[in-house]
Amino acid sequence: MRQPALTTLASFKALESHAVDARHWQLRQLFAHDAQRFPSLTVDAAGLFLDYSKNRLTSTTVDLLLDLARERGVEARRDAMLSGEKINITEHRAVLHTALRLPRSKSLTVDGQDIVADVHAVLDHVKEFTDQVRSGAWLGHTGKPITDVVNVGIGGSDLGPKMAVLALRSYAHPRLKMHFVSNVDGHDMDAALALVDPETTLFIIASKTFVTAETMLNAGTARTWFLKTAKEEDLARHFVAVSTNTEAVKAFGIDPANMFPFWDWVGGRYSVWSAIGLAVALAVGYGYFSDFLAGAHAMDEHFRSAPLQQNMPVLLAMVGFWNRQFLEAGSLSIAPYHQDLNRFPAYLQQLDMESNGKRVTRDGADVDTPTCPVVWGECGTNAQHAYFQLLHQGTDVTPIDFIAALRATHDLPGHHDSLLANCFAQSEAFMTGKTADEVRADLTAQKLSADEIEALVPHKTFPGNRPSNTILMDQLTPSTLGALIALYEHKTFVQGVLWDVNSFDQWGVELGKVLAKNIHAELTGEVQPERHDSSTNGLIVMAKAAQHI
Ligand code: G6Q
Repeated sequence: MRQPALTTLASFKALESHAVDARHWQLRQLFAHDAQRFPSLTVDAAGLFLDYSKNRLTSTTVDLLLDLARERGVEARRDAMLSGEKINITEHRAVLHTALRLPRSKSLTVDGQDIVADVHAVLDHVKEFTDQVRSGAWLGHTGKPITDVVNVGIGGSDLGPKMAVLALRSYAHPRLKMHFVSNVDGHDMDAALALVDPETTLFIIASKTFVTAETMLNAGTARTWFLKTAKEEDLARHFVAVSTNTEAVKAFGIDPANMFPFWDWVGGRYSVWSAIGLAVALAVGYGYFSDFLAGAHAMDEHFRSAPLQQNMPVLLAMVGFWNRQFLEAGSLSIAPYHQDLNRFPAYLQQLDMESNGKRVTRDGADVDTPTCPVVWGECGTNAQHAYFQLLHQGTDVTPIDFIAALRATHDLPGHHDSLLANCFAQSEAFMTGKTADEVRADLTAQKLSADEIEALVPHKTFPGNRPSNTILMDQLTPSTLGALIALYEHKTFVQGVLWDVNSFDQWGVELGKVLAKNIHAELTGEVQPERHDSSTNGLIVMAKAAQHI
């Protein structure tokens, strides 16, 4: 059934009139007038705590937002996804990354097949293989244990494992060094190969389709490099594949016994839970990898069963929607106050922007509201010394998600309190700002002259009233990391339902791929570059001249 346009819904109209009043709200006043604001606008789930009280909204706003979620059918669409309906309508696929973290005792039948049994058969293989590599029982072709693992993949086959391996650094095996090569730029592979020894290196070729140009070129380069000092029959000890494409894996020369399959119902950017997470399981061991899956499953269960008022992913999505729609916030900044989460903003960029960076509804009509904001960010406190200036005093309002762990996973004294102090101080400063009178009082106390004070006041005034969420966990563990990723996955899903887009395709990635193929033929001299605009032709000519083609 065709969905009505979002702006025509009664609950949307109610929010629109509510937003007219909300435009004048000041966060400072909202806090001053409601002593219960913190307990009423915070929620716990799956080891995470979300404080969304520093957003320009009240409990009434939340009620209205949840009315919209209900009217838009978020609950029914959630249940459709979790039960394996083919909700990825442009690719005719189910969307079941949640099935990858179901316990062995569960079952879920898709197209007549119990996919939980399939998932656990692959997990058993992952356990067996990672146990062997980690224990040193898996030997390279000259009889030495593996010391380095190079994951070769791109996009969803790179960002998730790379982010998670970094995030779980404290749990990693002391012997295994992990490397990630994604870019078609040979400098990426060159830098990795400079660090490893072919006798003790394991390459994971991670590609759902096993046809992705970058990964295939990098995999071929790795194989050629390896075969300089080894024989074809040695490949089996050093190359494994993670893919849905058995034929292509075989054609590449990887023994199907060393292939870890997954399924078309796992989207690339949702695949870290599948065998695409092999690098994570190698780094932290199968036990912690299971905890990672269990943490995500706990968030899935919460998302599936918690009432909307206490449903963390739904609330995070609705607050984000409010900021995007009614504060016209065109971007969302992610600020992990945890150095080990330093690839998390990049991971979320793909998750959110590739999923909801869409402009038509599932029916192909134009979406009648803005969709996904630009997602970006860096770890605090580094970000404070770089671009927080704009967030505090620039002309745009940018909502921020602060993410922190209450306890560190290191034991270096003096650091963690300082880190948390900065995190909390920033969210407070964004919220309160600093009024002209407060600045005047400060400068007067510093005994500046009246003229100097008035000249400085506009520069030192902070508007404040800038929204943020704070997400806390006790410690960054495999389980809390799993829950955190699943939280954002479901948030993305809910927003996709509101905008009525297909969050699970990515046709926008395709055009560039086709054009790059054409230009590649021109750069290598196979075809004359005549078919482009003068700029593109000019650039091609320059590159050919520099390389004497
Ligand atoms: C993710 C996208 C994309 C994909 C890469 C790699 O959702 O589909 O980032 O993961 O293009 O694809 P392969 O795993 O097939 O090489």
